[in-house]
Amino acid sequence: MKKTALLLVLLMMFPFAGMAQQKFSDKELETIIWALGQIYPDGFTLSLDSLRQPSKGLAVSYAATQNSFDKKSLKAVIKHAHEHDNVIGGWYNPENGHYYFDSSRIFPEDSLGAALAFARENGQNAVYDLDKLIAIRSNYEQQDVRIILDCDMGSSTDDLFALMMLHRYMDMQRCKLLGVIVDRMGRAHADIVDVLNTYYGHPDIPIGLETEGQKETHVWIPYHNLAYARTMEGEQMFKRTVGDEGSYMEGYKLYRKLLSEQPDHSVTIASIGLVTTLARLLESGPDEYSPLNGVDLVRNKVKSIYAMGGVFGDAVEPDYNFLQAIDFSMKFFALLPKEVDIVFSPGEVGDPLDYRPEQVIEDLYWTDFHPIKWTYQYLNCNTGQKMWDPQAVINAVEGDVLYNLSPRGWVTLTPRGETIFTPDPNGNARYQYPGDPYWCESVLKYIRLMAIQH
Ligand SMILES: [Ca+2]
Repeated sequence: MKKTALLLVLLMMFPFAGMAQQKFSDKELETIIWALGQIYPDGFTLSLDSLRQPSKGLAVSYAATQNSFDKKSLKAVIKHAHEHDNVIGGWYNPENGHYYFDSSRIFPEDSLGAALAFARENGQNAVYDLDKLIAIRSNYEQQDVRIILDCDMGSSTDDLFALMMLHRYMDMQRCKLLGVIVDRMGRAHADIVDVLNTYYGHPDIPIGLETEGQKETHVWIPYHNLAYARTMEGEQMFKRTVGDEGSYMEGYKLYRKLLSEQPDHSVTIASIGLVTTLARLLESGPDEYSPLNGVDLVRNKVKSIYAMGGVFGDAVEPDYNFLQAIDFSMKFFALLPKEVDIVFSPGEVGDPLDYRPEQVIEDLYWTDFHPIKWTYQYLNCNTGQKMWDPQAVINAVEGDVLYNLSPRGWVTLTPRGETIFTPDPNGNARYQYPGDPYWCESVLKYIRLMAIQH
């Protein structure tokens, strides 16, 4: 058997087995790589150094070898790969029936920012994660996304991941986080946000805290002491920026300040908790920040709201986020200007996205001091937590490409906490439809990929 044929058999039988000791001529490599295209119709990545298919890392193709799909161009791809990273990728384009070969570079899985930047420089549409088998879009439009996060930190852990995602998006210059509102009363909850903002390298993002909101809200996982965690040596585990000496602005006042400073119709609000502070904002009158009342200020400055909550479709049942502080929620729905778009993320969208506690700890293997890891190490998080809140945040930042949204309509809230949707092409409301199993798996892997960045 010729040695190229032998290698092909081995690659088929043991796709990750290497034959590093073998030396192949470029001519032989051509034969092997061409054949790999036949064996792996869905694509492959091959390291020419080890003749292994790398099983980890983020693969990005070079622009220089784009449009190489015949044997003649494969020669040039191999030459380019030898001169650069010695990695070749192949992929099939079902639209034109061509099988493409690229010279590629592989980035460590925790260097998504660098991989995306390289992909953009090279005009590539995506970065491919060789471990998670997902493509991360790199050809997004660099938009001016100005976000205020409104969360109920300190009960469910999905708020932690939603804020983490926003910090990652900030690192990728995909959004500007103007401020974080904590609508769950209690200073400790704002202190958690202070820890996360500091930890993720954006310590100066202002934080507002609700002080006259809903009393006695339910707590699912009591991580309110996160900010005060101590090491074995008794040292404060996490740095804070506001700290014990600093103070937090009243939530609706911070909303008013931030909104008054922004251009008209430019602000996106991701609401992933109660709508207590939003209700107080809408009820507010003119002040030192703006001569407008709350309703007009929101009408002028807010482009859209992405809200975790709502139950739609055939089921008519109360929504948890809205029911918890129903008096505030009723005011919010009554006062929200009709010109402001609102996209609901119902619980059923996040329900299948089960980020298991052991996976969370596994993904944060690279440090012993991490606020989310601390939560998962010291508290029982195996309580059915799902990745609900990140759905509102991802949709807010990435726009509607990743989500299948309902037609437009209006949503009203009943005193029982039910959200009633009335279709109308002129309505301001839409809601996310649940994704199929592949979509759910991919979005969960995307969140996990964001978690391991450091
Ligand atoms: Ca929440």
